[in-house]
Amino acid sequence: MIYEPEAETRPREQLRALQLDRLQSLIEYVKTRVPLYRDRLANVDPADIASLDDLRRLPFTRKDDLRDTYPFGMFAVPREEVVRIHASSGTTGKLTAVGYTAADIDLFARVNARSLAMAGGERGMTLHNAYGYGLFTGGLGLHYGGERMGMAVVPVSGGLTERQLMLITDFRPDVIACTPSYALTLAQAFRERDVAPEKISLRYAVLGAEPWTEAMRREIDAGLGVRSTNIFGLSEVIGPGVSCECVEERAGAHVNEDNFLPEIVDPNTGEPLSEGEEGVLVFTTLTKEALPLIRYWTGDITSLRSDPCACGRTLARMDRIKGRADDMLIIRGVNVYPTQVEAALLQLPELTPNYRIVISRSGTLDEADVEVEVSEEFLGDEELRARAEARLRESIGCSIGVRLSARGSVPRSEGGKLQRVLDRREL
Ligand code: DLL
Repeated sequence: MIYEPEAETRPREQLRALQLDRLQSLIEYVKTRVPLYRDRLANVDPADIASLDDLRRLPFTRKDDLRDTYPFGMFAVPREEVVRIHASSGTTGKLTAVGYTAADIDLFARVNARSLAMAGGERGMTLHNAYGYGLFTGGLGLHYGGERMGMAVVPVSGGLTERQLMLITDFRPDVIACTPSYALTLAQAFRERDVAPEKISLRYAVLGAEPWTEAMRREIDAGLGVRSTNIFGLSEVIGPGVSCECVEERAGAHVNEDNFLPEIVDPNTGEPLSEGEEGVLVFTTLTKEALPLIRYWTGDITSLRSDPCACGRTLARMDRIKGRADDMLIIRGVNVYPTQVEAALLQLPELTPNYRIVISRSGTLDEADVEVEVSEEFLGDEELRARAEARLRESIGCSIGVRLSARGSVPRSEGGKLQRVLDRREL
């Protein structure tokens, strides 16, 4: 089902014309309303932007711009027009505040209704929403999207796994929304209680907010008996609902491009890259009122494609996020993303998806070890350990030590974003 068929299946030339039109209005809008843009875009006239290619002439906006103007310095509307404020803490702990007008909240609901439809959701279904409610955008974003779509939303929020299992068993939801790591926690908890996947009512899972892999998808689909899709978003741009995979192809997340204009740029030079090339994802918000952003540098690494999709949507698709530029580890000179480690490990069926990467320093060199849980029979299995190390070496190109540990020794997701890397270098 397509939630907004006209907007989601527009011929791409028409979409580009709409984007250009909205971009020109946006430039006018931010220049008159946001001091930072008034200064930075002093020499840019909306008429100078004659095609979408001219976007490259505009400067990037970065997280530091939001921090420097914290909390509300980049808001484009007076405080009386703001009806909601969310905040995200990021890795460094400093907050970024984001605001919404009533029209922004409406957009937030619509793009999440679109996403739920992409993921298989329909009016009349029940949505078990286990994303955190609060300053995090996940809970309320999917909540409003589900209601807008006409679903019965169960606002469970994250954590309290026992209660989640009970609610899923009793309310028999069709769709679950949560982080992929928490979906795995729930799947494992069901298994430990001998509940077979066929007995679980769930049919679809809308998973995101953290990087995950195809191998992880197979585990979750099998464990919960669902067809899971990847939903992406970030607070600065709106929250969840920036893009979502369609259940038909599950080959890249359709970006709600009529509202969020994506680009992929070279991480070092900032030059735009072509379709299929991997680089940093950058967004310009075309329709947001309270916090409009020009060329926002997400730091996320992915690529874009705009070939036709079986679902009929013409919206371009973004590949899975490989990692964030700042999550990249450099192990003896080799660039490594945690998702690469996950993909390599999960090729071995004896290993579970419960793992963490521990970074330490010996002398001047950074070293990495992965601690991965195995069932009791494989504890101390030297052959398995060597095979896992060889697999990592082959697929990543540097040596990473493997430690096989007992079930329950690696921290599980409690509902929020799971921290997969333990950095011991500073200790
Ligand atoms: O994580 C919004 C969200 C909520 C998305 C629920 C999906 C579902 P932030 O807390 O601001 O917002 O974090 C944004 O999380 O820049 C990515 O690095 C990462 N991220 C979000 N979705 C995905 C995903 C929400 N599907 C940051 N795959 C982004 C990989 C993701 N990384």
